[in-house]
Parts: sequence; C-alpha cells; structure tokens
Amino acid sequence: MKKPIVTLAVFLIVLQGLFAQKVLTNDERMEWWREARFGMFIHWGVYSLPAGIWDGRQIGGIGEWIMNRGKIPVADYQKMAKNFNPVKYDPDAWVRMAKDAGMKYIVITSKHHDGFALFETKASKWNVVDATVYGKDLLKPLAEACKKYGMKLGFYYSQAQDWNNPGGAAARRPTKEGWANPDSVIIDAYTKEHRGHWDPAQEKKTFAQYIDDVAVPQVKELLTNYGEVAVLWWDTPTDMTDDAARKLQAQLALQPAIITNDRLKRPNFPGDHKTPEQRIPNLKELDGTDWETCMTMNGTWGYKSYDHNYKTPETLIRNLLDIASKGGNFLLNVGPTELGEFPQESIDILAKMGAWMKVNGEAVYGTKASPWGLFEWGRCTKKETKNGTVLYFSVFNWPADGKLTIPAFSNKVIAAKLISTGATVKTKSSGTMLTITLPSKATDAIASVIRVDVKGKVENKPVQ
Ligand code: FHN
Repeated sequence: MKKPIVTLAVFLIVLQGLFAQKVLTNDERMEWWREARFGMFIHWGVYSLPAGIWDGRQIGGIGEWIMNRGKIPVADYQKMAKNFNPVKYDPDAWVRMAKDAGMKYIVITSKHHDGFALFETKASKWNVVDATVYGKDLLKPLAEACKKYGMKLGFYYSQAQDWNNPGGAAARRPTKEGWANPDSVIIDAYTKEHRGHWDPAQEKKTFAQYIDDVAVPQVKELLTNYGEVAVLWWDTPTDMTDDAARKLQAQLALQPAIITNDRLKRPNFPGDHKTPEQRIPNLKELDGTDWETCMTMNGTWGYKSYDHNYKTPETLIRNLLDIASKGGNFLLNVGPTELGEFPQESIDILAKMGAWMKVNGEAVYGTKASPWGLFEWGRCTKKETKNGTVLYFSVFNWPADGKLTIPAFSNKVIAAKLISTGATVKTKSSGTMLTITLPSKATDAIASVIRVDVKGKVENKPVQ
C-alpha cells in the first residue's frame, strides 16, 4: 500500500519543482548586463564578400547596406552570396578575443536588413546553409564557444527590413547615396512608388505575410535552438505595426531572462534599454532608463575593404569610461571579413583595450554613474559596498601641479591608491573638498585610475 503514496509524493515534488521556477524581476534580469558594461557587436553577413565594392565601383555608405545603396537586384545579390565561404571562421578565437578585450557579451547579426540568415532556418531558403557553398550554421559553433568561455550571447535581428525575403520592408534611400547611377531618376521614382523597394521580387508578399512566414518563425528558431540567448537586439522598425510587434514580442517568452532593446516598434515597445548609436549621450539626456551606446571602430558596421579610418584605442577606452561614468554600456562593433576573420586593425584595438582593462577593469565593471558628472581632467565611476563607497577617478589629463581636486566632497576617506601600481596616494580633506596628491607622471597615458574608498554613501551632486 505504501508504493502509490511514495509515487504520489515524488510526483508532487517534481511538479512543485517545475512551477517553482522563479520569475525574475526586471532588476534581476538586468543585473548581469549592468555589471558587464562592455560588449562586442558583430556585423557579419554576405555583404562582407563585396566588402563595399559592386561591379568595380565603390558604393557609398555603410558596408552592410550595399544592396540597398547600390540598388542591387535580388537575383544578382543572391548569386553573389553563393560564393560566401568563410573557411577561416574560428568562433573560439572570436570569443577569446572578446574576452581578452574585457568584453562580457557578444551581440551578432543573426539576420541583417539583407534578410540573409546566418543560421539554419526552415522559414526561408535565404540562409547560410541553403544559399552558400559554405553550407553550415554559423551561430551554433559561436553559441558553443560562448558557453565554453562564459560569454553571454545575444542575437541582433532585423525584424522589419528584409530586402530579399518577399514582403520585408525597405527603408528608402536615394540612388545618389550609392553611386552615380545613370538611371537614378527612374529608380528613385520607382522606390518612391514602392515604399523603398527597387525590385518587384521584393513585393511578392505583403509585410504581414513576411512577419508570419519569416520573422516570427525565425525568431522562434533563434530562441529555441541555441541554448541561452541573453539579448534580442531588434533594429530599424521600418513599416512595423503594433500587431507585428506583439507577435514578435510574444516569442521572447521562450527565454524568460532575455533582455531587449527599444527598436522593436516605437513608442509602445520600449524594451529594456535605449540604444544611442555612434554617440554618447550627454548627462541631461539621461532619464534613469538603462542605455547602451553602440559604435563602430571605423566608419562601417559590415566589413568594407577600403575603410581604414579607425578610432584610436585611446578614444575607445576613454569612450568606455565616459559611458560608464554616465551609467551606460558600450557595445563596440567588429565587422569580420568574408573569410570569417576580424580585420587586423580591430584585433590590435581589442588587444590594447584588453591590456588596459586587465589592469583597470574594476573601474568599469559593476560600476554606477559618477556622483559629480564629468570632470575636465577625466571621469569618475562608483561602487557601493557594505561598508561604504568605492570611487574610481580615471585621469585623462594629468594635472601639471600634481593635485587633483574633487569639489563637494564630505565623506571620510578610508584609503586611496593608484590601481595600476597599488601605490598609496595622499589625500587631504577640507570637509567640502578633497585634494589628491599624485606622482609627477601619469601611470597610464590613456587613463590612470585612482581608487578612493570612503565611508558612507556618496550622494549625487547637482549636474553643471
Ligand atoms: O541600419 C542599421 C545599420 O546597418 C546598423 O546595423 C546599425 C547598428 O545599430 N543599426 C541600423 C541603423 O540604425
């Protein structure tokens, strides 16, 4: 007689376990993201093959837009894509480079506006497995590598614009933005009549059909077949409807801890964070909502063979500090080549950023915005601890007189040191101002960080 009771008890315990899965609060969901502060954006697709050049002409604008800017017919673009063969693709090396740079998450374009899926999909033949000689899912091995190295993985997905799958939207761009096409008047008249489309093949279905047949099933695949997906990064809500947005948003339930941005459909789908692009907001723009600046290292997201206009590691490290000092995240882009390699310039930048982060990363990870706003000589970030507050002063411009003065400072200092050497620095508090006496030379030409531990909380000061 005992047996059925035991079975019932086991059944109830299992059932309880299933339903006990904790629903995360927003703060709990955002915790790792706020701690991370620094991530890698990857724009990769078949556009890396023409790499900014079509029919021997340099096409204007960003590399991943070549099909639209060049008004390339669907059949020609798909013919080109057959030769996509990234035999040097090494996702393990990619993830290691991101990790060594100090990045804590990766967001990769699973499908950009050209509609090409980097993954195996039943919703469309326009994907790496069916439409290229390479023939293998590119996201699976990346997901495995991310898991191996403890790197969070997110997917960028162009939910509305899709220039190859029929019915997808196309933002209208004048022909002159691509090249001096002699047929520009006719083409521009056509795109005006056809909501940005330039090829009848793009309009064989309605937008609603595209959403049901391609976008929704693909998002479902992405959120089902690749293990934990940390971020869904929507982009350009061209022609989006609330109805379409609701259907896409419903898929997110497949990954209850997922974080999404504000680009699904404005204004009714704000997501978890804002996405200033190619710029760092000023203090007055910030309203307490989480935010992430995405930025290119050179002038393009997708690879362009002739764009060598890279920002310096100094600019990018200081950008990261500027962003952290305002409480945001930095999503820094790499555009791999058609063979699957990071451009050498990006590799070098990542290595330099990594070297800095290895020494000074604690001034970035898990920090909150500066209580003072910006300083002329650098930036500040803070961490609240059980015993008080840790302040990080990152000095860009070393003071000629060796003195750093922090106004409106009333907390008691417990300790102060340079984090690169561990050397103690002298501090003097007047009750309303702190003076830090520094060594004669900066310890780091890009940013030397001074850690000051103080008692109690440091309240925000009025922004100048
Ligand atoms: O049109 C895209 C562009 O190609 C790129 O992907 C960026 C990244 O934020 N988003 C769009 C422009 O806002």
